[in-house]
Amino acid sequence: MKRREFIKLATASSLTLSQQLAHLACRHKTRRPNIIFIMSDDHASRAISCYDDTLIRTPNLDRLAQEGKRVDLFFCTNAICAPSRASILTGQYSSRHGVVDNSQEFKPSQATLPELLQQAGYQTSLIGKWHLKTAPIGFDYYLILPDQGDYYNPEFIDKSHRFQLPGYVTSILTSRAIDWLKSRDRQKPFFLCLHHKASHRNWMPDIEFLSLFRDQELPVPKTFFDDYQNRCPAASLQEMRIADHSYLTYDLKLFPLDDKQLNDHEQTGLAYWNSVFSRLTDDQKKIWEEAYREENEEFKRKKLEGPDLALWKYQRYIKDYLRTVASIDKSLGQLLDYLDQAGLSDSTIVIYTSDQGFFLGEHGWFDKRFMYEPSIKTPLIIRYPDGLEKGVEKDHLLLNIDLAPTIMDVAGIDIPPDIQGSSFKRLLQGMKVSSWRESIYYHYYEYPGVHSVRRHYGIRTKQHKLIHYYNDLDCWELFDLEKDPDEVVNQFSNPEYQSVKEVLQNRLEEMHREIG
Ligand code: SGN
Ligand code: CA
Repeated sequence: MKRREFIKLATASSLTLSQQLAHLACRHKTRRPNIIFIMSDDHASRAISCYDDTLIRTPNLDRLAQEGKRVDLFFCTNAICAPSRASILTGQYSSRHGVVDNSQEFKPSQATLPELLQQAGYQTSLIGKWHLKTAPIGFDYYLILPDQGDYYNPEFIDKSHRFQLPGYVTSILTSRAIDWLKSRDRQKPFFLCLHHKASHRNWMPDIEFLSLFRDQELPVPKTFFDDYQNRCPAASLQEMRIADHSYLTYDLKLFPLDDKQLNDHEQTGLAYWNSVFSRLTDDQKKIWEEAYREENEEFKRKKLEGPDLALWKYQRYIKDYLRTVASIDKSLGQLLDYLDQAGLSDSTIVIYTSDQGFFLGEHGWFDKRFMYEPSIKTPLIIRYPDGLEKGVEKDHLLLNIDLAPTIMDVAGIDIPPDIQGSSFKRLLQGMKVSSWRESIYYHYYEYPGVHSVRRHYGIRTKQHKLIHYYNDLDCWELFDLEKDPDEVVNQFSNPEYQSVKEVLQNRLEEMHREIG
């Protein structure tokens, strides 16, 4: 509106000029979309039915995808929690924001997405897992879990207190998120981050889902008994095999166990188990004991060994993991219902993602860290009825460092120059982009460390992946993802792949230099 027209309108109306200005400013602000950013912990795409319906039905995540956009080629840049979260906050690779592994502190002096949104007039809040050691900044309100947090009757930290809340973590986080939405300042657009603890280890389901999948056999990945032949030694040197490295008690809920018969590994697991199980109330403990009793007794009678024992462990692991996912899906349903009731659905972008993927038995593993697909491929679903095209984005390689610039772009904020990711807003709108990255860079650093995954970096294009293990190893892997989606045939020494290898190695060198 031109200034002269505005003054004419203001004087003609019964409102004063300053009231008109306030009204206009307010209208401008409310036109900017609200943003709800939901991030789970270790949630693999294979455990969301709109990506793959062989394991679990997730009707609310599917609803979000149907009403919005599912992104198929979305990757993290370092498949572990703190680095990934720092990349999402800053739009930068680990090497630039400095959180290369879970032991590093996030430097609070760095500009982050919530701070920029806050400065632009958004009301900001964070509810759930944080895991960055230094206190969150850029949030008007926060309620975080200390470190990894607990599933049952968890502790919380807000700006001034540390306290315990009764109940199951996913339900508490959801109701707190909805409470915050109800009490927010309605004059401002909002940015709400809901960061679940689920589906992180040790996969403790809510009481209402304890019997989900009981008496069912879930499908076993075809690489479950992988022998790691022709791969680099890193694949066999890891310590994240379900068969060998999970704990019978802490991970697999085989309780009660006579501790005198346990080896050192299981003694450690039992100590962890006692610390988490002791958080339950007596009533909760009774329900848990009853829920697992019959199967645990049967297990003890059978005295399984070898592959049968490994498969029993897989079934127990995958069921408990998926039971925690069922709570995440329920939580999303409650939040979407609230948005509908409050009339917010059309004005609110809902983003669902995870900090990285997870192995659900592929190669015999749990956990993540490796540059293999189940670990780096991360779910991403975005719904915005008022602005984005519906459907599936499967043609472009997107990264977690793209989230911050995309959200800034959508919120009308200038993207700072030190951001390394790119806004994919145009892709979400169904528009063509003239140039987009043809390959992605990955770097994992946390070794020595839990699960003993060796340091490595690599490059992935739509068809190929080249990985270099360094530090205490010097070994390469090359996979043809079209012919070998399970990544079990290393083509690095195959002469047929000589030219592919050279192109990828050159590009990887360039990326090392560009990314720093
Ligand atoms: C804990 C887990 C590990 C997991 C890391 C990192 N062990 O140490 O299995 O890899 O967190 O996970 S546990 O006994 O404490 O459950 S991350 O998602 O935070 O990076
Ligand atoms: Ca994680």
